[in-house]
Amino acid sequence: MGNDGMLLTFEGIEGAGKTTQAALLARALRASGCVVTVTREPGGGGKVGSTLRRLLKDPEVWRSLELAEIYLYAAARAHHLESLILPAIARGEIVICDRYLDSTRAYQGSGRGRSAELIEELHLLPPLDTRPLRTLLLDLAPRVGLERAAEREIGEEAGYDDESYSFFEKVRRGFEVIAEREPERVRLVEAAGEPLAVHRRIVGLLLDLFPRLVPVDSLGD
Ligand code: Z5A
Repeated sequence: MGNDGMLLTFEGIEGAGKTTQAALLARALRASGCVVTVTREPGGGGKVGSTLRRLLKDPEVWRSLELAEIYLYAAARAHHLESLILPAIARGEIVICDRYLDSTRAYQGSGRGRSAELIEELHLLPPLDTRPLRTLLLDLAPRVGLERAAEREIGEEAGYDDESYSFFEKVRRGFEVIAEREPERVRLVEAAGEPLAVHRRIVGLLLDLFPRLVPVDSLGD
C-alpha cells in the first residue's frame, strides 16, 4: 500500500479487548500490503521491557511507588521507543502498540491522582515526544472488562484485578477526557459486542488513513 511508517495505539481499561483488536487489525493491515509490528506496554522492547513489566505489575512494588511509578513507565517507554518502535517506523512499518502514553495519563494521572504536569513534561523530551498518529480507545464498562479479564486469568497471576471498580471508573473517565481533548487523534470505539463487530468499527475509523483496508471477515482467505 506504500504508507509511511507510523505508530497506532490501542487504549482502554483492562479486558476492553485491546490485544484481540490489535491482532485483528494487524491481520487486516498485512492483507492490504502493510508491514506491521505489534507490541505492547509495559513489556515491549526485549529484556529491559519484560523486566520492567514484571516490576511494574508486581502489586507489592507498584503500591510502594509514588512519582517513581511515572518515571519507571517513562523509562520503559523510552527504551521501547529506542529499541523497537522508532527503528520500525524508520523502516516504513506500521507499529501497533497495545497501551502507550495515554495509559500513563489515565492510570497514574487520573486513576492514582499523580502529577499530570510531570507526565506531560517528561513526554516533551526525546524520544518520549513521539506521538501516535491515531489511537483507538476501546470504551467498555469496567464491570464487563474485569469480568472478561477474570475469566481469562483463572489460575494466572491477576496483576491489577484487585483494584476497585471506582478506580477503573476514574481511569475510564481519564481516557474519555483525553479523547475529548484530542478528537482527531483519539477515536472512541464502543467495545461491547462480538470481537468481529468491534473490529469492523475500527476498520471504519481508519479508512481515512488506509482507504483499501478490509475487515478480516471480508478477506475471503
Ligand atoms: N499501565 C499503567 O498503569 N500505566 C502505563 O503507562 C501503562 C500500563 C502502559 C498492563 O496490564 C497494566 O499496566 C494495566 C495498566 C498498566 N493494568 N491494568 N488494568 P496487561 O498488559 O497485563 O493487561 P491489559 O493491558 O489491561 O490488557 P488485558 O487485560 O489483556 O486486556 P485487553 O488486551 O484489553 O483485552 P484482551 O486480552 O483482548 O481480552 C481480554 C479477554 O476478553 C480475553 O479472554 C478475550 O478473548 C476476551 N474478549 C476480547 N474481546 C472480546 C469481546 N468483544 N467480547 C467478549 N470477550 C472478548
